[in-house]
Amino acid sequence: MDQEITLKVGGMTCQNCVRHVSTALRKLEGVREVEVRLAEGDARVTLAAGGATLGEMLAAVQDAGYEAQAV
Ligand code: 9UX
Repeated sequence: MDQEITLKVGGMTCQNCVRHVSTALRKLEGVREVEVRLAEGDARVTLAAGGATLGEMLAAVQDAGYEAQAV
């Protein structure tokens, strides 16, 4: 069963930032869908069972240069 996970993402100021965060999250194991919202400063990830961990998702966003925390 898929999980829906929301991350709070800080530091995004333009649509390219949105793309960077989306790309980073889409590379992770089991990620089916990513919706990143600039105005809300969040990312909503649809994740297959057995896919990436929350820690891996946070690290991916942080490695892309943004702040991330679980909601
Ligand atoms: Mo451009 Mo968004 O550097 O950081 S991708 S403002």
